[in-house]
Amino acid sequence: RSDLKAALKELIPQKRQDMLKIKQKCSDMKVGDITVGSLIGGMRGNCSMFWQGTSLDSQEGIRFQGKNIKECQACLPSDPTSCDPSDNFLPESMLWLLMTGNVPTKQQASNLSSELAYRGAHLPDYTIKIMRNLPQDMHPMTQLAIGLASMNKSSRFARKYEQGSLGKNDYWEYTLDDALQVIASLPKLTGLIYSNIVSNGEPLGQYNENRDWSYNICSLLGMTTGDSINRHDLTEQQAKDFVNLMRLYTGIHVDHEGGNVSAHTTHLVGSALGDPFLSYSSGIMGLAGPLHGLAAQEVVKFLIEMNSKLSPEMPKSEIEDYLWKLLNSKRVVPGYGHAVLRKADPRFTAMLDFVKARPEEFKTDRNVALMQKLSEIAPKVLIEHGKTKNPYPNVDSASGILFYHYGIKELLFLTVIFGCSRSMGPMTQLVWDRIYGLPIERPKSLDMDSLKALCHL
Ligand code: NMX
Ligand code: MLT
Repeated sequence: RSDLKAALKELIPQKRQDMLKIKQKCSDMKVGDITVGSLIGGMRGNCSMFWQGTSLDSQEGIRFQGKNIKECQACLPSDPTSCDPSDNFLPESMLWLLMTGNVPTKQQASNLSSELAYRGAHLPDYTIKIMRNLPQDMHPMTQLAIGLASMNKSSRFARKYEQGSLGKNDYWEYTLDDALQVIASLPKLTGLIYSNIVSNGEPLGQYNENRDWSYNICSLLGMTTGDSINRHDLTEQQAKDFVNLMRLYTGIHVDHEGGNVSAHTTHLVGSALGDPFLSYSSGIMGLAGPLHGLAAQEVVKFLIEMNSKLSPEMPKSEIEDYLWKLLNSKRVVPGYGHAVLRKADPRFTAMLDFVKARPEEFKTDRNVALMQKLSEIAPKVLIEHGKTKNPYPNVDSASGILFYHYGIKELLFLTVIFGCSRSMGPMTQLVWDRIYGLPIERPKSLDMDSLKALCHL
């Protein structure tokens, strides 16, 4: 076991005291005004959630416990078994940072990685049975949501709560236990879903308790040279790069403050004391929407389709025409725009940096080239179109096409990888929700008559 629980125990008294003071002294303090526009406009700009681990600035992008992506890359520990300084940090290091607010030591990161690897080694038999019986063509996100929901049977929180033996101050310990189990189980669930889709359920790789969480995802996708069937004959270097792409991707998609659909849904369901398995299963359902996580898949489809229509040199004028046709047919340009961000997403930039660091690998990939070209052309078109508040690339612009490059060609599956990563932020918040004893979430709604009366109509 890692020392995460002990680290949290040390932090809790002070944090609880801070929250109590805020509640007692400032509960009547105004945070902002809620407008009718926000009421009928997806609560946009309405600051009404508490979220501890991350915060999104419209200009700068995401900060994880106050640190931007580059700062995280500079300080978070990477794979302890490798001495390559170009390795990306482990998502497990990010999890420690989110949970505790502190950068883990190498040992703390490595212990947490080992704990997750140990916890993830065995899924419940009934979950494996259910997963193996799901139709091959069932949406991969539905498969993931079902797998997670089935594990509610093993929830320690749910069991203790049902027994009536759990005091409110102790909810968090069992929530933490379940939350870590959710995260730890994702590599194997992902592997089961992928092999269900591509190999009639035949395993594509081995789970290795001595390796990190992202490595195990790659191995179970059949994408490593040592522990898997290496489906695409990747060279040693390509397989190593793929693992690092997985660490990078899953390390920076963990959280995007509280209001995004997957995080918000997880929090909402958890506020009714739904256990972490049920809560995150619901979050996964939210992530599966095309305006949210599924956009990664939409982007890949879009790039491939556009490429098939463009002349080999991909002239700017043809790309512009293509975009205008799409916009004029009232469709969105996938991978562009954001509800909060007003600049290019720094997560997109981090994925682009991955490409730029490997010019030889990507030099003949026309889809990756188009993705890069589009990021220069599409913003101008969207600005001229005049509707989109943020005409710049978002996180989904680059990610899917990079996985596609290495051989993950089953487009609907891409969002499952997003779902692995996104577990870390919302699960962290759920633990802190229980530490603070936050109540059930229940906003007031207005009916049409009340709205009309308010608007003097
Ligand atoms: N292409 C064309 N039109 C757009 C786009 C786009 N990429 N983005 C926004 N618009 C339109 C939007 O549909 C709306 O039109 P209307 O008034 O006719 O309803 C108008 O511009 C204003 O929308 P915004 O306030 O700029 O965006 P909003 O906050 O409502 O939505 C997104 C944010 C991300 C849902 C939206 O930008 C979008 O649909 N983007 C494409 C899908 C996508 O890439 N989603 C991934 C987001 C990241 N993620 O992983 O979750
Ligand atoms: C996310 O990572 O959740 C997306 O960028 C969407 C959002 O923040 O609303």
